[in-house]
Amino acid sequence: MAVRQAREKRTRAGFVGIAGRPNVGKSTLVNALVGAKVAIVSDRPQTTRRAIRGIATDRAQGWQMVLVDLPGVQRPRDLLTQRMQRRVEHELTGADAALLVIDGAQGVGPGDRFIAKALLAARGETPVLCAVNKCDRLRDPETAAALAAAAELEAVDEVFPLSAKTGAGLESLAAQLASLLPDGPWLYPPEERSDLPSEVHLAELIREQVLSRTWDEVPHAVEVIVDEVTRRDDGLIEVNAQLWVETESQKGILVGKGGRMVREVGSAARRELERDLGARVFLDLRVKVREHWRRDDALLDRLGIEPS
Ligand SMILES: Nc1nc2c(ncn2[C@@H]2O[C@H](COP(=O)(O)OP(=O)(O)OP(=O)(O)O)[C@@H](O)[C@H]2O)c(=O)[nH]1
Ligand SMILES: [Mg+2]
Repeated sequence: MAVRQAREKRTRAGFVGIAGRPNVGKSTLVNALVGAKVAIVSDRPQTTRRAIRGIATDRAQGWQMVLVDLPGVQRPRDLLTQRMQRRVEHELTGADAALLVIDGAQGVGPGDRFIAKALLAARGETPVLCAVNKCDRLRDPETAAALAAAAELEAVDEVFPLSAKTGAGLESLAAQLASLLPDGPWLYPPEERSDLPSEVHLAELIREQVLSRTWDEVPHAVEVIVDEVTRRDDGLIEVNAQLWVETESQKGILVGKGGRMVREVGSAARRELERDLGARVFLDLRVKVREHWRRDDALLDRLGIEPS
């Protein structure tokens, strides 16, 4: 079937690995290219923990781009961040193109250079494009300066000004990325948007609401597990989820005074789940202390935060 499709109409399909420091807008860009919210976004660094594949298919142009949204790279601090880093290196090795995203508003810094160097070592023949993101925050001369600095990075073949938030510059970046994909049949059904299991995606939508309401160490210490999704007789979809934290004091913060915080997270998350599922949702959230979950190899395996 796939072979026939390729014969009937020439199609291109392949993988684009997306690298960059935490918080530069990689997930926002993936969502913009896919045209759906496949990855959660927050202004807390290290929002993305797993390599999420967002699938963008343009039937008219005949291409399918699998965008591998990678965790933001930085110096590993613990087992969790070590795994995130190894994942990035692994994914980039198998990609047809790599996209380095930098935050144009911050300019090119040591962190970007660190990643560019890693790309240079891992890229082999893989072309590397660089998206200078958040250009909506810049005036033209500032954009020009950021583009020039990005073009200086050793690994980078071509630079693109972009705003993942407004969509400015998205089309020419997508066209260039598409031109780098090899000929071949679709890798995923063209209507598919992401490879995340539904439970994990729902858990991520809940975690996004926790991230936007917590500070300091708490966002890093929280993981969300969706235990069960059931359609009830009354038509509601019931979602049972656990919010893990590592200490009693983090639990106190997440529960909040008189349960206020967890209620707020719950009602905001419920709205997100309803939008995603297109149905009314009953969300049951439980906050639990799970000591040192970020240092537990077996647990990280079960959570799908894979080593390479
Ligand atoms: N002004 C502006 N803000 C942006 C743009 N793209 C992303 N952001 C914001 O930047 C923050 C980080 O975005 P994410 O997409 O979560 O960044 P990320 O690179 O995936 O971060 P990690 O997963 O932590 O590595 C969020 O607050 C976004 O809304 C943009 O083009 N313009
Ligand atoms: Mg991200």
